[in-house]
Amino acid sequence: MFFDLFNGDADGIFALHQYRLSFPVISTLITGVKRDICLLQQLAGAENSEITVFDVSLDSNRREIAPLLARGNCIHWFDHHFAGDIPVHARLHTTIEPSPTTCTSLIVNTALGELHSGWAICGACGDNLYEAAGHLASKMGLSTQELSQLAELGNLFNYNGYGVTTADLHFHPKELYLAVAPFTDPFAFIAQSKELAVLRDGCAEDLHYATEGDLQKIGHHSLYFFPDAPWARRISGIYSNLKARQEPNAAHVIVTRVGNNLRLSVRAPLNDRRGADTLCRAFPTGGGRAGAAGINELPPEELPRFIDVFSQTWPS
Ligand SMILES: [Mn+2]
Repeated sequence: MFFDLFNGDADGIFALHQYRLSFPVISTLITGVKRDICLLQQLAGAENSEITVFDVSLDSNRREIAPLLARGNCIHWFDHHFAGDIPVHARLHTTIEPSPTTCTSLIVNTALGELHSGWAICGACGDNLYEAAGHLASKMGLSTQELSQLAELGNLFNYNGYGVTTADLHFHPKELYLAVAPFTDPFAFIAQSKELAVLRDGCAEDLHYATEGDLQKIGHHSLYFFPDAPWARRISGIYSNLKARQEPNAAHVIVTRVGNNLRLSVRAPLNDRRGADTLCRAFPTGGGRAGAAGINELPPEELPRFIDVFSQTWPS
């Protein structure tokens, strides 16, 4: 049996897509909303199988690794999140590069000899890595217009990954992967996709609501407060990416109310992608990367402590 586990955002989907274009098999797909990263626990019964993992942290799935290896499974892992100590085992193969200037789609693209770079550009734009995407686009000889088409595809797939449950999303990430799976050429997909039109409209509508969020300034840094609504749960990630591109020297936080708690999406200044992971990991449900991280459930009374640590991370 083959199992493909992937983050439900653009980077996860396009990393898997590139890999399966090179190594096509029929596999069981396991994914979820972007923040659903403890995916290995869904494999409890797997035996003697090939398991491939894209764009989720090894550290967050650590407990499941040894039992899966003991049951004869072979695991291939591609990622750019914090991994911690990587276990050594003959059937665990890792290609993990936790650098703030790369992403899983770029890592897979390199591993496959840059065979499907167009899709890697989509994944990189989804992760807000426009410089790396532009570099690859000029290597491929793409026009500015072609690059912006791939960037839009990446952004819209990334947008679709955000939500508390898959009910918030326009499409289950599995559906989006299955939609691109038959296409070798991203431009052919763009020309024919019905999904993109739905995502384009949904994103524009959610962005319109987002302008109504409350803004708190800490020096030149910005915190946006969003209410408990599906549009807010969907737009937080790409809104923070957008704001980060508009003000590359400032840090940005989107604070979304989810039930009795707050959910935070944190972006380090684009010009100095450091500290977001350390800041978020100072709270029990926090995690992520140096440039982009988040806290899943912050009790509102912890917000002042968050703002303290934030101000130490990025003095104004
Ligand atoms: Mn990623």
